[in-house]
Amino acid sequence: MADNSTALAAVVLVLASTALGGGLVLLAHGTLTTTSTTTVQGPPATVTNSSAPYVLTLLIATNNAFNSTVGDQPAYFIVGPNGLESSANITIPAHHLIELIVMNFDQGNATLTDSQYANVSGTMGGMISIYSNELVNSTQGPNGIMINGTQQVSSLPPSLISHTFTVPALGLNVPMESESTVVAYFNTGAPGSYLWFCGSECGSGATGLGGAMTTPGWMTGALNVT
Ligand SMILES: [Cu+2]
Repeated sequence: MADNSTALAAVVLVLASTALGGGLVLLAHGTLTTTSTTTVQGPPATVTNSSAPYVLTLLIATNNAFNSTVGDQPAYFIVGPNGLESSANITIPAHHLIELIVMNFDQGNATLTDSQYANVSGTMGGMISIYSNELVNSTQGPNGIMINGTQQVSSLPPSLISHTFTVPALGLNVPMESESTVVAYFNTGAPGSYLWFCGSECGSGATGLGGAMTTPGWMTGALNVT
C-alpha cells in the first residue's frame, strides 16, 4: 500500500508539473534549474504522417584532425541513415515542419561572435529543449524509471554555450549548451540555399575564427531547402 500511494503521489506531482507548462528559471549566476519533469512537446496529435516533421539530426564532435598546423577542430556532422555525413550541404524539405536534433559532445564553451547568438530565434515558440546529464538525472521508481527530462529555454547564458546553429536568412539561431542535446522545431518556407554557421569563436588562430569557422563541413556550410 505504501508503495502504491507513493507512486500515485509521484504521478500526481508529474501531472501537476506538466500543467505548469514546463517553466524555466535562469538563475542570476548563470546556472540552470528546472521546474518541470515534462519532455519535449512534439507536433500536435492531429498531425498526420504526411505532415509529420522532417527530422534533421546533427552531431558536434571535437576530436577531428583539421591539419598538422591547426590540429583538432570541432565540426558539425549530419547523422544520416548510413552514418555520419558532411555538414557542408544540409538538405531539408521546403514548406515543412522540421524537427532539429543536435547532439553536442563538446565539453567546453567559446566566446560568441555576437551576444545575440545567446538568444533562441526562428523556432516554434522561440524555444529549444535541452537535454543534459544534469537535467535528466532520472530515478528508478516503483513502476519503472522516472524520467526527469528536459528544460525549454529561450536563451542560454553565454558561459554555457559551445556552438550555435545559425541561419540568418531563416532567422534561425539555436545555441548549444556543452555536452547536451537540443531539440527544436521550425518551419521552412520557399526553396533556397542559405548559409549556416556557428556563432561562437570555436575555430583556430588568435581570434578563434580560422580553421573550422571558415571551412564548409566544419562550422559552416549550406542549408539547402528543396
Ligand atoms: Cu562552433
